[in-house]
Amino acid sequence: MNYTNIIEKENSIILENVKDFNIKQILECGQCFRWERMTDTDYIIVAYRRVIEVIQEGSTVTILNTNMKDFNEIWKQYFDLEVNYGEIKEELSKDELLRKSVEFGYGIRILNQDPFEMLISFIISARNSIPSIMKTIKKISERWGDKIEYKGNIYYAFPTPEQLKEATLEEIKETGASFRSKYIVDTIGKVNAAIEAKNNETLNEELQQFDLEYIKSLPTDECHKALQNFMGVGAKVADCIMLFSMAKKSAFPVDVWIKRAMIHFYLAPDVSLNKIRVFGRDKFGELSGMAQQYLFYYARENNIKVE
Ligand code: 8HG
Repeated sequence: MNYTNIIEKENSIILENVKDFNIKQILECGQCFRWERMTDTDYIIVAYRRVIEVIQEGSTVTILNTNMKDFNEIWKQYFDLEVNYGEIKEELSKDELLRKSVEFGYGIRILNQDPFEMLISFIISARNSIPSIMKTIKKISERWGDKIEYKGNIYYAFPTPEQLKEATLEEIKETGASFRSKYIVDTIGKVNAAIEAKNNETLNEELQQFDLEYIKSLPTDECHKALQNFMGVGAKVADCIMLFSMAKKSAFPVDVWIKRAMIHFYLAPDVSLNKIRVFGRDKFGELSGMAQQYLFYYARENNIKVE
């Protein structure tokens, strides 16, 4: 078990003796774009059309603005609390070189986020910086998402495909999505076409390839391929989407930070992105996604450079 005790109290949930959990590391390791830091141990998160506040005092984690039902139906899965990260870290630490990154990011967990939100978010991430990705996602949510009030402040849920249906290219451009705007508009159209076909039971093979539930149900390599049928989704973006929202823990997204980390620890400087991906998956197997996250956090926080 990842915690020994759970208590429900006045619109909140308290988890005691939580293991392998550091809220700062979980949110700031690159996988999530919808959080606000109050302090290093107090964060506000917008996810699954809700706002929660997570306060960590040592091994006690309090989730505010929630209840037992939502914890069991959403947050337990969201924080990957059914997975034993102690075992994963032990296995990955057998590699002397990786051990340093695992020790540095000891409280990282891979979040299980919403597939449509991750699809749009990682299309936005291409050739972009994390602060600017966060700004664009926030603007999209403010324009098309539902309002949520918490402690007197207004937050906005990430919009559903239906809510984004009428968004025009011009409007998406105004959120700062730049050259990715046309990919976003195209993707919104395709996701909605699949949803509508499912609703009137006219889903055919052509449209099924844009059905996110179907894509999620595919084995890893097929899932990786299917995601690349969306415009603006290449190998790396597909790996991020399937790792962070489709429970594909053997994905190994290679961005600039992972490239630097892999060269720093393992590889020759002239190696291609695809070779790094293949090398990573061969080396770390089923745990590739986790290995990747410890490396990404280590490389970015320490601003590692390759000579
Ligand atoms: O968690 C991430 N892993 C990898 N490999 N790449 C990521 C993550 N998060 C994230 O934003 N990226 C990409 O890194 C998107 C963008 O290309 C760049 C921002 O530093």
